[in-house]
Amino acid sequence: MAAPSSLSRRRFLAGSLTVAGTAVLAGCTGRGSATTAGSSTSFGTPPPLAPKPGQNVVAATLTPTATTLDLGGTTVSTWAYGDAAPGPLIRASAGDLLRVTVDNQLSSDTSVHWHGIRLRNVADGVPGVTQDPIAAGAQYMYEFEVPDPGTYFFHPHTGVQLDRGLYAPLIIDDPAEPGQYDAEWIVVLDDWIDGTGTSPDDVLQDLTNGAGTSGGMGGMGHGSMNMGPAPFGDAGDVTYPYYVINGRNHTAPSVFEGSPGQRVRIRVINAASDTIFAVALGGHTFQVTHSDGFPVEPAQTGAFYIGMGERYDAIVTLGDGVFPLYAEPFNKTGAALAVVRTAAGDAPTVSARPGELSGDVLLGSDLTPAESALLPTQTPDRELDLSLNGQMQPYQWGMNGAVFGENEPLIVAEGERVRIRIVNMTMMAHPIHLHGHTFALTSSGLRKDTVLLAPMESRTIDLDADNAGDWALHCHNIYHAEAGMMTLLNYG
Ligand SMILES: [Cu+2]
Repeated sequence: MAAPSSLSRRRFLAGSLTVAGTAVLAGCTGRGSATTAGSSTSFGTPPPLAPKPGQNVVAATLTPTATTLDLGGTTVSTWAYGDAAPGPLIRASAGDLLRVTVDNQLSSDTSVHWHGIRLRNVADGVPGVTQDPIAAGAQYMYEFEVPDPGTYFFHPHTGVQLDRGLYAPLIIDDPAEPGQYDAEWIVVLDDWIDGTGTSPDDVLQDLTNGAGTSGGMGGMGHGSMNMGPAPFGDAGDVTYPYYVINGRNHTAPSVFEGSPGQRVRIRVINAASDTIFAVALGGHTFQVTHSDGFPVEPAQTGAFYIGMGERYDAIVTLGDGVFPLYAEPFNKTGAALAVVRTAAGDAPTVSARPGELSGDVLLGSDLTPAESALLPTQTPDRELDLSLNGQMQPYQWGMNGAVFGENEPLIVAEGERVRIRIVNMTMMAHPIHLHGHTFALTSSGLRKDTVLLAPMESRTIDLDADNAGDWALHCHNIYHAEAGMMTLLNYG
């Protein structure tokens, strides 16, 4: 990025929102909130989806429920899918039909969004946009086909529930892939605050009240002219007491056991709500092979960044010993740790920060797409602008000058090649996520469904409007999204 180190006052103000205070208040009440705003229309039951002849059906049940989890010496009361976070893995092959029943045992509405999947609109899981909320005690069935292999995950699209323990991996296998690896390891990263004396709803309320002293809030100095450290500046709003990998704090890390020389495919998912991580495996080199599910030209690196909602797959050849898999939160204090073991010996502790994190850390958006992942070359039929707006004081985030519900949807027509120019007019980084589509960065053709924009950075994306419906387009910092940093991509 080429952002200047100091900005004129005028330019800074251009990024701020001038919405009325009432709109922001509406965004933090939990009910009628930003990510669940919209019409009061009832969506009813989605039309059933019958399997095609020979089509494999994968059935699963998810039970969002209040539970108690041990993060590794720390016990927290939280909400999760069943009795673990991450919740149960759902695994299918490209082309399968998924049938997932959600049995909502929470005392609250919920929903499930299948992050990154190009699915039919009615199964997208956005209350007020594609479905009614799943009421407390109610059941709801999601039925959809999964067209693309890759590493995905699922989580609620209701309020700030993502920042509880409600998330789990969704892996779509490629029946045609040679699978040139010996083992697989799914690594889910998260920032954790729920049940530690505060809840995500408390955190959001404190942020919107401008409180910087309670609820573990930090990051003072937001709203100043200071860009913060490269490449992401002031990347988060919340100070978390814990960072976890596969639900485990560094005090009792999860362990992957393998043997020396084994080639392991590591699927890294960032399920955090407010934290960009840098990931390294001490003493090893990653060969990054996929970004948000789609193949890239294999890239060697000792470490890579991963924003909220992004996924990267990498192959490593295991050494002989015991090694730290380390996820360091960008511009925050603390670390998440897991352990790779191929021999006897003492496990590394959180003090064993891999030297790879001090070298070049790969930016995912610098990857080169594999030939097979390119969109066909085509001149855009339509060009749209998307500005990211907002600031910490007061806590207001929006798109195209207004909060969700007050901004205009982006309108496209089926069959068009659409170009969207995204301009981050704020002093913070934002991972921007589009539902129902995978776009290409025009800079390289890299296919993504979630792209990180550094403070004041611009990016242009192309997509084929080939999946009709009303699709959420939002920041994957859940606090930004809930405060209003969301719009819709609608088919006119
Ligand atoms: Cu954001």
